[in-house]
Amino acid sequence: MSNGKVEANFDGLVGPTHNYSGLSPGNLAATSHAMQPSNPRAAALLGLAKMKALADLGFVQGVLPPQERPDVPALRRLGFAGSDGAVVAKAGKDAPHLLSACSSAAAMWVANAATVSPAADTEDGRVHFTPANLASSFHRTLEASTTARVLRTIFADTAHFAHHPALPTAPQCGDEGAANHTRLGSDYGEPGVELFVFGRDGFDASRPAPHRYPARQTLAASEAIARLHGLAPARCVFAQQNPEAIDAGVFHNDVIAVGNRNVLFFHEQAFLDGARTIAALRRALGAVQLHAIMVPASKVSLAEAVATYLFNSQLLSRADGKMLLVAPAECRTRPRVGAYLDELTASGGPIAEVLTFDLKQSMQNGGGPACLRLRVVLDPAARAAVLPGVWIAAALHAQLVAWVERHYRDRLLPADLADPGLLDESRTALDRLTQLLQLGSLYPFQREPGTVE
Ligand code: SUG
Repeated sequence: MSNGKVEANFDGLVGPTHNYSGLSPGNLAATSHAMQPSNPRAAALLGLAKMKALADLGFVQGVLPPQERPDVPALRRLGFAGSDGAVVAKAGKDAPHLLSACSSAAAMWVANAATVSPAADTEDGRVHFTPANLASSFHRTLEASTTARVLRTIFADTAHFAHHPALPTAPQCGDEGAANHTRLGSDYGEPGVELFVFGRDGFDASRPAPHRYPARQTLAASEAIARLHGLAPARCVFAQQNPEAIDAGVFHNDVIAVGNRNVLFFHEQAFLDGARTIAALRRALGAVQLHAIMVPASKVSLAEAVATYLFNSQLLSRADGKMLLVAPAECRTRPRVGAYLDELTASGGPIAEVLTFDLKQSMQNGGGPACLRLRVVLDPAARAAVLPGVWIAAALHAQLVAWVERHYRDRLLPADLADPGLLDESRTALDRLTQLLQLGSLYPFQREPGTVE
């Protein structure tokens, strides 16, 4: 690859409180699994297995830590007092919905952690990060401050990395991070085109809107990020998501489209105006020829796309230049989707291979392979500047598997979140994790009282 630039994928490690609380209207998997028992141990191990498999195939793979949950400081802001254990127990008794929100392990879906622009696209030649404010759902707004700290810790070198604060946490500025952002171009080292997909304007209510479910990403937020990251206006495309898709359960664009280099793989009903979006991309890409692989609704319906998460796949460049689609196992259980994938790889097009993973525990909360990863393009010097403890290799993988097996429960119901023992177990686990990943004192419980944001 030119200039030695690679796309690194950083996967979110599932936290010890992974549970199904039905917190996300419009996320059909999450609402349909509400109140069912979860298996945090299996969830974390399945995620680690994907990381290991991709690292073994030669892809550059890192890991991002979970967040501290239950979020005791948030519960205190909501009026629960006493010892940390008492705060959790009282919230569980008086306001279980608040305890669920403050206990969600949703930070695992790091495609929503931040928007990241590669150095080749930015005015100052650094990789730019803006943590997502996740303003649409209370449980996810709690992530931004720790996400900012995690990213600043791992990508600390200001010669290579620039960090912006999250956008104001207001409905008008709703920002869900990389899940609604796709970077296209010839090669990771060359300036690319950044596609921002929004569900609503934020300020102008006259645009078409979904009727049943919320549109999370706003145009106002996407435009702010393009400004913050110093992107050339001619190399940015802003496209509205199809409100029909949102109403069918497509709460993020990465549930209906995925791109990599010069390939955009998307569903016919992904965009409000698909033809205009593709034309705008082609214009912005100039000499770079875009492979726009549009999947017709006649072959894969919107409902099938949502049920299988076909488009929530990772599209990765292999060493031979062909692409690998890393898809959820559910794609192979639906004959029509499986048949489409066979046709796709046999077509001689850029996507030559499909690899599926069982990520059922995450899928049942609406998170597939692409939700679990944050992409960061790095040149050799920037790669060397990343905190070394987060790179997945055989030794760290084995340590993390042993850590999960030691600290995680294999069954959790939302009612179990009120157990102060779970808080202690989670803190013990995270304390050990910061040592394994060499993160220092990252979490509020590890810091001096009074320093909590
Ligand atoms: O924000 N689910 C997450 C899933 C995020 C998936 N990410 C991407 N598509 N990039 C969400 O809806 C469910 C939590 C619960 O109900 O317990 C949840 O937050």
